[in-house]
Amino acid sequence: MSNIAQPGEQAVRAPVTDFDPYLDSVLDDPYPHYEKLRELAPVFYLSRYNAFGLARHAEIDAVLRDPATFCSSAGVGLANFHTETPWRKPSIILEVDPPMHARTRKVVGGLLAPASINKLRPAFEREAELLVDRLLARGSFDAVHDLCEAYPLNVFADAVGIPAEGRDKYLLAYGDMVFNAFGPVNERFQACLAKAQSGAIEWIAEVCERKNLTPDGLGARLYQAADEGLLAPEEAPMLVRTLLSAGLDTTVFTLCNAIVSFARHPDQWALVHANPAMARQALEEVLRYESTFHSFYRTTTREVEVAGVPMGPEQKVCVFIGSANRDPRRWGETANRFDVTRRASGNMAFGTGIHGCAGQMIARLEGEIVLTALARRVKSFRLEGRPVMHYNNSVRGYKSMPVSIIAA
Ligand code: OVV
Repeated sequence: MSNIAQPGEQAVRAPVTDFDPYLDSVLDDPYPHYEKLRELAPVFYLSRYNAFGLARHAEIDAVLRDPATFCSSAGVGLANFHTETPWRKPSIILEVDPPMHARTRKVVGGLLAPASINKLRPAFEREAELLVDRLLARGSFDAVHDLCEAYPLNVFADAVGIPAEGRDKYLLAYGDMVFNAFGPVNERFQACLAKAQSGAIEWIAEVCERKNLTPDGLGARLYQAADEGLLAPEEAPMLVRTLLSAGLDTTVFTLCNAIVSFARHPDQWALVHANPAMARQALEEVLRYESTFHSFYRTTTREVEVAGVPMGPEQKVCVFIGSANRDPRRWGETANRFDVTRRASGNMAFGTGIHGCAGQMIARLEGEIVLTALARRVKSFRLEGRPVMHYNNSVRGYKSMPVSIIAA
């Protein structure tokens, strides 16, 4: 139990709901639940978790753009780091506030800016072509393992510069834990932590060491930033850890969400297939329609009112990103329609404000390149069985997805 005063339900001046965002049954299809939450009120209170909740685009945008009031240094999950010990050392870019945040963010931001990552494009394109060639030769395969996992585990891990050995065993298992830890300490969290503790956590620490990184990768460049005095020496491995925590499971799940969306909306794939230059725009609609990140938290630093609801200090506020991206107040009456011709920019998939995803341009680069390679050669996708969800407390993706593809 936390020793921070929670407002008694009497004192909460917002509708109270016993909605549990972390149930398997909710994760299977959260969207009808999100609609109810959006209709309930701009601010509600999650009685099971003693946290406020926001499900509309406008309020989420406002909260994420006010880091002085809604801080990250108390953790961006349900756990309040002021009273609960996190499962690992806090991230020095995610779980920090200004002014500390600006320094680490500047280094990582530079590393992942278009000018830097555009150099990766030729290698990323070559690998996507080779992968799509192999998949076409097979005809049917598991889209999760053979495509959505295979690609980032190859190209992103290579870009960071970690060894190939151990990637498939540990990298996604580690990220799974990172993202489960943004939710409650439920069974899912406990089982995942036990798994991560049997190798993944140690492996990650090891591959973040300078001597285990290729000399020309993104990881090595963080050590060079430390050499130049832009980071303390002990901060370099912490930021390599950030790249490996945030950069794999998310892109894997985004690719999963793309494949499942196109398999279920063949008319939308026909548009991309007819015009592969639409790939980047189509990816943006995937990110809106099936957000990878569904929920995370901020913590109030003072008394504040949101949409007329007073909140005390040290209150957790859950932002339902996956709901903001379906809010008809922002997207109109067609919010629930997957439409690659829509202007999907302004979606919240990468968050917004000072903590907006630092890796979003490399994530889009990977997604665009994979969708382009597929658009050129694949006429259609067919699901050959029910996709199996990968349940996680904050990100949405799949464990398996049997598909067949027809060559163009
Ligand atoms: C955005 C994000 C997600 C997960 C982990 C981290 C960052 C990190 O800094 O470790």
